[in-house]
Amino acid sequence: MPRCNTVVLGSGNRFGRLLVVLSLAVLLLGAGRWASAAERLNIVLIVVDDLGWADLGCYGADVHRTPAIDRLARRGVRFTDAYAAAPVCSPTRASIMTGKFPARLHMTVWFEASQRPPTNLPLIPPRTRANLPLAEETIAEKLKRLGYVTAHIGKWHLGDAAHYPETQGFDINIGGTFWGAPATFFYPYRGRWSNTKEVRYVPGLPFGQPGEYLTNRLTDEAIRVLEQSAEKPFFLHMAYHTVHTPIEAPDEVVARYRDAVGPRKRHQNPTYAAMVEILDRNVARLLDKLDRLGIAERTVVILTSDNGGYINRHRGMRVTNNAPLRSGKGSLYEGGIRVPLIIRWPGRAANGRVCRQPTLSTDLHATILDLATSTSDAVPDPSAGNTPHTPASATDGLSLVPLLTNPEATLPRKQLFFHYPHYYPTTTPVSAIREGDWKLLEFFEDLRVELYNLADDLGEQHNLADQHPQRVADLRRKLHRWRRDVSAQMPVPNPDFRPKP
Ligand SMILES: [Ca+2]
Repeated sequence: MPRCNTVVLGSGNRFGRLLVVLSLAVLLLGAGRWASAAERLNIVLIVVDDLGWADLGCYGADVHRTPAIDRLARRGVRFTDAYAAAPVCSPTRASIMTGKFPARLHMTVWFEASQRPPTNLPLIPPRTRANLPLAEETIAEKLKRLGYVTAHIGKWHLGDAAHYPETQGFDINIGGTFWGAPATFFYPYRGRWSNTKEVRYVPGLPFGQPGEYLTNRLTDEAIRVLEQSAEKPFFLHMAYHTVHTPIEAPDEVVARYRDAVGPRKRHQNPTYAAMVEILDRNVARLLDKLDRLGIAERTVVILTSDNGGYINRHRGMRVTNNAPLRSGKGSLYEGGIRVPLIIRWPGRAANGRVCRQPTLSTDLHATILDLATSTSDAVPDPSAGNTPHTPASATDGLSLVPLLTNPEATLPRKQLFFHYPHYYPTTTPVSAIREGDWKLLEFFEDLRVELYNLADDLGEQHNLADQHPQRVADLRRKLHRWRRDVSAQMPVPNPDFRPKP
């Protein structure tokens, strides 16, 4: 080809020059396309299981030590009003994968509970979807089409073996199964689940040593993925099992917290504190690896949780405390749904700042897609809202990218909605809406409503429903309309229920 061009050039005619220009243009365009694929931002999405809003130092934890995550927050944007789309595992994870409301997906309870609603309570919850449908387009599938290497490590909990990460756009799956938690955090990660006869295991983690700890091991696996993908853009879905039950950690780490807890401390569980510390150390290892590979500057790191902290007892001890928020996992009070969210995009103006915009885990899908289709050099226009190349319209979420440049920006959304038509030790079936500082909960057993102003009453202690009947009617109408719009499944009265005398 060059020879041909030279000959044509030599001939001096216009057609020949045009050919040369066209050839060069094709070459340059091709190089440009290649460069943009190579320059795509890497995405590391760390989803911690059951991490409470107040469990991290940068969110006010008093006993837990999380220097690495606190540093991540100082170098990124920390969100104060981030919500999981659901108060339990699977639905929130489905919302992250698809960008859709769990209620719209008919995935409102965790996998194991989806097919066996309780029949001894005043309401019978709906049977819900156990498997994330293959027809749903996950964020991994969209990223794969953009040339990403996609890796899932750790907790999946979105369906049976025919719906594992390998069927939902992930090149790599290490440890992801239908189970929501390991039997034990210690190698070989096998044993009976809780008090049941079910034997659980974590596949894909051979050749461990006695005493090896799952959170460390999953990071080892992630580091291997980073090392092997560093030449290509990658999406690492780092779904740590920690800090879910079983509450287990190496004795030497637990020992450091035995004296730190005390009657005046918010956090009281030294083993849980140790799990949080080990999580933090592993986040440090991942970040350090990005630095050593020289790719930290073009890697966005997102850290969040799938639901609020677990406040029930485990092995005789209360697990965590979401104070100042009310309640915990399972509940639609803030403690069940408000979660940490930190996003570090190196080189952004907003780094080190705090964002108070309410966000939803459902937004992460559009956010990641937005980041993936920008390049590490492109500066987004904060006034632009969702960038037009993001097909967020097909989902229920919004890109949070404008907030990463300007945390004072306002997302084009007035309400957040939640729907949990199930029971949990912390709740009866309930829906909720947040609009501005106002939050309304509607409980289905007796259709009572509660209204709180989160600006004055973050702990949801003062029910203002009687003082604001018009606001209650307005929020209730919006909540009902949303439930109709997304075809939310509802519980039904249980004709066989007999209250205990
Ligand atoms: Ca969870």
